[in-house]
Amino acid sequence: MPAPHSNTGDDLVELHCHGGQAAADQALHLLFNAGCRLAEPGEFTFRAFVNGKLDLAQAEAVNDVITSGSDLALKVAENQLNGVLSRQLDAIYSELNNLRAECESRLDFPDEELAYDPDVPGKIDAIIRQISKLYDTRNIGGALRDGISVVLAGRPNAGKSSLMNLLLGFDRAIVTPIPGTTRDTIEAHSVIRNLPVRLTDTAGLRESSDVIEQIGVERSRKSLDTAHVTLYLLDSSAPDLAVEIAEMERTKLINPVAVWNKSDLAPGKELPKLTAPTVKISVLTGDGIDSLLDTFARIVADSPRPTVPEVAINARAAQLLKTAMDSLTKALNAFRLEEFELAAADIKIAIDHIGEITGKTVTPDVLDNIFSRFCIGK
Ligand SMILES: Nc1nc2c(ncn2[C@@H]2O[C@H](COP(=O)(O)OP(=O)(O)OP(=O)(O)O)[C@@H](O)[C@H]2O)c(=O)[nH]1
Ligand SMILES: [Mg+2]
Repeated sequence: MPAPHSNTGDDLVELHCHGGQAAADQALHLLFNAGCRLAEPGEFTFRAFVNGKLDLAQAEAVNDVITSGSDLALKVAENQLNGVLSRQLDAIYSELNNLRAECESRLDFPDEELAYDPDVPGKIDAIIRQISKLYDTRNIGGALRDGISVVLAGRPNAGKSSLMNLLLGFDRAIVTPIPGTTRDTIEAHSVIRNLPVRLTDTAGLRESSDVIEQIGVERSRKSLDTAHVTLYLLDSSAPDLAVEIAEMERTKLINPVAVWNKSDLAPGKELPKLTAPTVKISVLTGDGIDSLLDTFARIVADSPRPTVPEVAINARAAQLLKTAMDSLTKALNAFRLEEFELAAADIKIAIDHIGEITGKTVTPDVLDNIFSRFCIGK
């Protein structure tokens, strides 16, 4: 595939050989002898970036496509690869350049008032709001890229492992009527409401004299510290509900959902009110599972049935957008005080940070950092 029409923009040759390990090894050997070398991680995408086939936001999206763990994550990655984010950023970038020129013209030609754009502050403000909207997608962006850590916690026998298995659709964790069945934390990946999740089943929380169980409970508590959402299971059929609740209240939980389980054993039972969002389920009959998933999706994506956001930025872009917004707020104040030189300088900072997202302004170490996360051959 001759340059510049190949994927990378370079001359490109693709060799296909038989699939066995030995045949591929020998083919590689011949190529090395002829002076070839293996590609660095992400080198093909890097070359496409250098040759202007993709900007940096699109190049990052190549990796997002490869690692996407749910349909929703894939769709967002594809949007970014197709330039949806880049187009918004490029529009902001050129508008900021205009505004910077406006500020500078007030320095260079202070007497030509008639030619000035009368609404520079309004325009800066509009851009801040536009950036802020993009910035607000960082949480869902992080959740889609890295997966959402969901920890199942509660007292022994509450039904944590049963719920884990139900959510996974297969029997991953051992379930028995004996309290203290799960001793270690168990992790598995799944998709809930189109969101990629990492489920962690934990050992039931209680005081125990058993050394193994003690270590398990310690691990449970560690997992709780790293959760994005905690599904805290309570046994609604327990003789003393106060004991179930006391353990929950003693424990520091991140984004907890109180899940009263075993509703089949206690139909119509009056359950105490809790401060956390609460659902009543039966893992045995499947009752209430839908509303549990709705509650989960509302916490993570503000909607019981998350749909594809047009864009969902990653952590790198979030940091750059934040700095850009702060600089523009400063620029706005400076402009209102007629300190046009300062305003122009602050707008320039914003321009550089917006440009860094798409790679217009970027340092080699940032590029190294981004592309080293790719796998070889991409
Ligand atoms: N009737 C009824 N039984 C349930 C329900 N959910 C779980 N169980 C039973 O409760 C018992 C304990 O379930 P597990 O899933 O092992 O509970 P756990 O919270 O993982 O317990 P530990 O691992 O000991 O902390 C098992 O006998 C399950 O079959 C439910 O909704 N209804
Ligand atoms: Mg268990």
